[in-house]
Amino acid sequence: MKRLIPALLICCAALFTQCKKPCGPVPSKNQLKWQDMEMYAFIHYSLNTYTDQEWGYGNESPELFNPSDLDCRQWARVCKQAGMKGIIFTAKHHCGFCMWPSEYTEYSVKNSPWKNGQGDVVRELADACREEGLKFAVYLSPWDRNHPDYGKPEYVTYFRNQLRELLTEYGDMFEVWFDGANGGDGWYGGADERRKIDRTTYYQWPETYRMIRELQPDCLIWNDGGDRGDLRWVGTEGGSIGETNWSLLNRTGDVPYEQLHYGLEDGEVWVPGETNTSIRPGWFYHEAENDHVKSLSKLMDTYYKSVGRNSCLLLNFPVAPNGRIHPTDSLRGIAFNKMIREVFKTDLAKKARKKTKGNETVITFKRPTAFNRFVAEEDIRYGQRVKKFSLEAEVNGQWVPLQDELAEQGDGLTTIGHRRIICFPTVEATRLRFTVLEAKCDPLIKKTTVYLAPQLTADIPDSGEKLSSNLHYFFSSPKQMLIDWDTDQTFTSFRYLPPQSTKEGTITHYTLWASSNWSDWTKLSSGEFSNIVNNPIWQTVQFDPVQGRMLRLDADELAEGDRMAFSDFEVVCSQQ
Ligand code: FUL
Repeated sequence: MKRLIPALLICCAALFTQCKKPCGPVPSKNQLKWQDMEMYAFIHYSLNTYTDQEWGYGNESPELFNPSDLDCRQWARVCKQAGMKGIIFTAKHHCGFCMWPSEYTEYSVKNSPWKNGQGDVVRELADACREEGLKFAVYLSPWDRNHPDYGKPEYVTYFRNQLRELLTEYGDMFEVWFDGANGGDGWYGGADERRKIDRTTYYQWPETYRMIRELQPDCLIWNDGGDRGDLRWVGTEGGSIGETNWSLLNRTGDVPYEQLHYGLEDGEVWVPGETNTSIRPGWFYHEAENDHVKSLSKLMDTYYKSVGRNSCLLLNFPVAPNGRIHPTDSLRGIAFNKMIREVFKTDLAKKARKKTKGNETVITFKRPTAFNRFVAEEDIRYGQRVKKFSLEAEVNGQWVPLQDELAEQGDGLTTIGHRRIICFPTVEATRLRFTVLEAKCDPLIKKTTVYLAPQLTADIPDSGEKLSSNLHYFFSSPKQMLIDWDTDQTFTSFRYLPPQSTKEGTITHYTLWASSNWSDWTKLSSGEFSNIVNNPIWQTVQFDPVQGRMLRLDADELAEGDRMAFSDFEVVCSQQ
């Protein structure tokens, strides 16, 4: 009998799973574990923190790295309290500076004054994560603006050597993050030139992937630079994924924005989207952004548009020059987590009667009940199936449809996946009806829950930027803009906000000039607007105060198109 029971159980289980046949591609066991993480943190910290940049050029001195109070435990504690399940750390950003004492380069913490060159930030953070029960992962930039061999085959060996160091000496990693960015120019060991590579072939990813799978079989690969990894970018750094979100892509071929953002309904492989965004406008710390930490309502909106849309949220916390996460960011992160707990504390459907018949679930409340959130989860082990569903509430004896108030597409309610949260204005209803209208195969709904989210009242204002004053400006050519004043001014900085919904006309490289007479121009500054395409936030150009009556902005390079464009700009003048 003792033997019979387990055998019977196996039999039943076999029978049970038989009706649960996979429907299209299904997630791997690593991808399933990943999906349950729901939120984890990014930490951006490097020499950029000390130069106030978003992208280092590769020639910044290691001497700059000397934090007074570096405390990885503080980072881990903050992330933990903010509800993050792990941390991805910029072990090496595009500047090439290594936050661990790599054996393969001199451009690392070992040549910095911090701890007399004996320190290792990757080690300290990996240990801190373990102590706090957080998972750990690294961002290793393939683009390296410091390395002399970048662009040559030798660099790929260097890159793999570094990756091997990280994968073998710092314990388990849950993810490796290979940024696809390559702005071209860099220091490259003094060559100071432009090196663009073909990102589909140059890095020879298949070999690198083999190495990762061998060294860390449980590690997920994030890659937006060519070969399919286990996770995909969502096409924006703004903090949202499409409300229609399939965790599928095709095995090969280009992945345009639409596929990154919405997935591909009939895709051949399971590649879910990871929504990455920063708690501030930039990825690295800038003192000027201390008043622009995202508000609680903005963070909640981000949560609904990522975790609530079948994605995971990768939320960045930059580290300040003293080596700690700024108190505003940490408090906001903790408040964010508290708010999530608060919203999803009481499932109102628990005390109600739930009846499922075919593709329809009706929840009958004991008495008229107020609610404004509905959550559905598919059993994605057997694939993502639901294509369309509806939600109705019975109010005063009438069924009224509920819409997703955060919807952008207006296609109605479409995909579900791991977890779909629908937000709508509070209704008081006696019944709630959830109906799957279209699915690829029989829908497998794991869970449905209902909540009443408190109204966010005392919110801190968002990072709203004031619009530019009414300056007099005109275009003297498609790539040149002139701004003039009636009287002499003392210019101290210029700010540029690129177009928000297109790359067309976005200035990536600029030169700024001042003049008092239209003919003699003094160059104020020239350079790049780092990461402006993926993160189209305000760009500030600061220079020594200069007198003049006109400013000239030359768009030396545009991301797309041949006519410069902006959403807004500002000129800061000091009082004379
Ligand atoms: C981008 C990078 O260029 C940014 O600097 C940042 O690291 C972000 C997460 O990815 O592509």
